[in-house]
Amino acid sequence: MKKELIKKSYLSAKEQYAEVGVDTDKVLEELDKIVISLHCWQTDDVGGFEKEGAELGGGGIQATGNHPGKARTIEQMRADLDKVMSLLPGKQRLSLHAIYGEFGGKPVDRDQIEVKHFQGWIDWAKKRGIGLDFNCTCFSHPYADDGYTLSSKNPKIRKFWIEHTKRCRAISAEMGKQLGTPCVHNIWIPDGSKDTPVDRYTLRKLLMKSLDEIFSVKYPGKYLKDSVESKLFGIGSESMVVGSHDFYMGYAVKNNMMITLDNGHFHPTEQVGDKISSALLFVDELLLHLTRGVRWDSDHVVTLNDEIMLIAQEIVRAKALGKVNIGLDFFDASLNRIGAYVIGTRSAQIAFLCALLEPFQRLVKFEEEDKNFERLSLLELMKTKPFGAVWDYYCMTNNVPVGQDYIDEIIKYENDVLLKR
Ligand code: RNT
Ligand code: ZN
Repeated sequence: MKKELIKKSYLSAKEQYAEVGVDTDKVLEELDKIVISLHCWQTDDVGGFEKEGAELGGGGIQATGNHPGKARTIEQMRADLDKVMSLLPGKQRLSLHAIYGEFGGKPVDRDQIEVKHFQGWIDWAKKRGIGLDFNCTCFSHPYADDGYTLSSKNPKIRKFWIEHTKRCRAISAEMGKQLGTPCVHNIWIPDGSKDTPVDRYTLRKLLMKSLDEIFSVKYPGKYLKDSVESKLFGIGSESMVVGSHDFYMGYAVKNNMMITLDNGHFHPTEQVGDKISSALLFVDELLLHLTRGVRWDSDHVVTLNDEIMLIAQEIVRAKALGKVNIGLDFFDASLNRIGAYVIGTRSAQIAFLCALLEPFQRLVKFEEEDKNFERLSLLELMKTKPFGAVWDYYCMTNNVPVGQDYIDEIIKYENDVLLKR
């Protein structure tokens, strides 16, 4: 797109937003402060580097599709992530899973991982001036095969996953220390059952005890921020998930930690956006896993849909941008994986842009004066405003491809790099 046209369109958009009292220059300053944590696992369909050809196994999550070019080595993964970041405006972090360490071709079981396996990532992130986040990997492992990890009734299995998660937190704290920005460590476990269990209480009590042991080790908040992620159901855990929303909400409030809201993990008519203003009254911060649920499955590429828009609006309206850590969580192997990141991240950013472009004060005034018709009119009118022109201008000033230009760049990378793997 021509620079002149982008600028001209922006200036016209700026005037239109000014008419409703919104300053687009200020909005772009705010947007530029938003950091999105890219989930590393879209590069390789949640395979990891524990052994050659490792694949996502179990845990009730699936990556379907066989688009060519998935990353098979750390070098390939890093090249892909660099490509992704070169196509995104604004700032990013990187969220790693424990299976993505540099294990040097040797088998290193999950209860043996150490900082040294992730030092390469820390150095990589430092060079790029980005922060790292981390996740214990309690799936794709023989000890997760019977469906229970931290809540297992088998003490040997429980002990193994407690040790793994403790090590993951230690690694996270070191990442935060070396990089000078706290690392968010997220715990998600697949524990649950296909059929209805009769003894949920014991399972949940076991999970609570395991977590208590894991969190008995304290780290400074400037290095590590802990979060726990709930789920409603998964493949093979249709009838009950041990770490439900109620469980973790209670646990986080009692123990003063974050909860992770993955918008693919709730009943389809429940809105994660609606949970934000409640959750933030009881926990200091949140971690988001932005995703797109489709029918029974989660983890589709984020698009600019009502759900993501509401999440962004509720955060901006609650003036909570400083309390929400924004992460992505999807894995789709049926399309170009770099493209998946760029679409998903850009859509999340555009949702925040639209939320920031909202004339909040005016809307609240209408609300307080019981002017419901006026409020609804303005909300509908805002949907017709030229936010795309503001977005294009933001991309241009960030020196990243504007509009559809990123499509060609990704196709070129596919031809030059991905198809040669
Ligand atoms: C699974 C959870 C979890 C995973 C990642 C890979 O349902 O959403 O966050 O997707 O940890
Ligand atoms: Zn998630």
